Amino acid sequence: MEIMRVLPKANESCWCGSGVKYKRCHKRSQEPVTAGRLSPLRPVPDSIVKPAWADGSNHYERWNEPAVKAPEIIERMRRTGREAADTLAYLGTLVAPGVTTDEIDAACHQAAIDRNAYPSPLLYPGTKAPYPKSVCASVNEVICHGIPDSRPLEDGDILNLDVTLFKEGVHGDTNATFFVGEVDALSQRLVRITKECTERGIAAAQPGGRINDIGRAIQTHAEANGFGVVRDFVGHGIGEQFHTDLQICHYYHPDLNDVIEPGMTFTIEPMITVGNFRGRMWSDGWTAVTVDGGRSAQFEHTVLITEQGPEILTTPTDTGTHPYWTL
Ligand code: EYF
Ligand code: CO
Ligand code: CO
Repeated sequence: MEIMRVLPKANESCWCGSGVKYKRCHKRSQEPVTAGRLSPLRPVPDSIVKPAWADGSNHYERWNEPAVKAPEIIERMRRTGREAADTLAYLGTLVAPGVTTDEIDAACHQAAIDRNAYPSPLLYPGTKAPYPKSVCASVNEVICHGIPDSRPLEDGDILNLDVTLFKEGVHGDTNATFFVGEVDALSQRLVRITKECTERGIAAAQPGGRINDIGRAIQTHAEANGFGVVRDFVGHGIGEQFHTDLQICHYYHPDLNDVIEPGMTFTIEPMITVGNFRGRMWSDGWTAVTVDGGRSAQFEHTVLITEQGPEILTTPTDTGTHPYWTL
């Protein structure tokens, strides 16, 4: 006969007598993330200068933007990068159990407007439809491009928030992974190693070096710690366009041997997984999740290559409030 066991609540001691909370012991691992409801489109005032896709046509003209930027563009990118970083740091303070990712999107949207900036992801063209929100919010096994919705964050979740702002004619792109309440030890290690991967990738971006030095440094550190590196999404050149032709793989790719030159601006944004690095797409055409449901974490910075080495353009004003600096 099967013994019926009354299961404890998540925060009570586990039934097995370990003395550890049930949620950290024998409770089944987190349920898969499912899509919630989407709120209506948030308008942007006419006074804000917008990128070409803001008309919602799901199309815009791309041009061949030089990889090496003029000094006056770099100055604008420094300012916009800092605005994006400060916005991300602010959003991080809102992360808590019970808060919905749509509420965080509303805060990002308003923060962008208050800064006289356009939230770059809003209406950005996609394969099926324009991206409908102002921030990407990717929970647990969501690799990237999670769409903010009515799902309340749960104690133990990890949440990546990806902020890009368009201001003064240039984009600044940065993201970080935040803990929601108390997070299990493996997820804490995943997030710490992912941050270290981003730091090592940035340190490897040296003038005179090769683009694939970046991926080599990231892959070496991730795999030495038993984690996977996502291949399906890459870092990118950035400037007057959100995404230029330049691709930054986060794993070693022998063909990506272009020389890194002073004046280049690009993002480094590795997505690191607990299990299989392969992803699949939800039917919404945006949300990428791991094939095995294992968690994925990410940190991103917009980086300028100087004669002296890499300069992070998405450093927040107060480094004490940004998990990239405090973790
Ligand atoms: C299936 C988009 C997403 N693309 C990139 C468009 O660089 C970014 N983050 O660091 C980044 C953010 C967004 C983004 C938000 C929307 N998109 C297009 C096509 C497919 C896709 O995902
Ligand atoms: Co980003
Ligand atoms: Co990016």
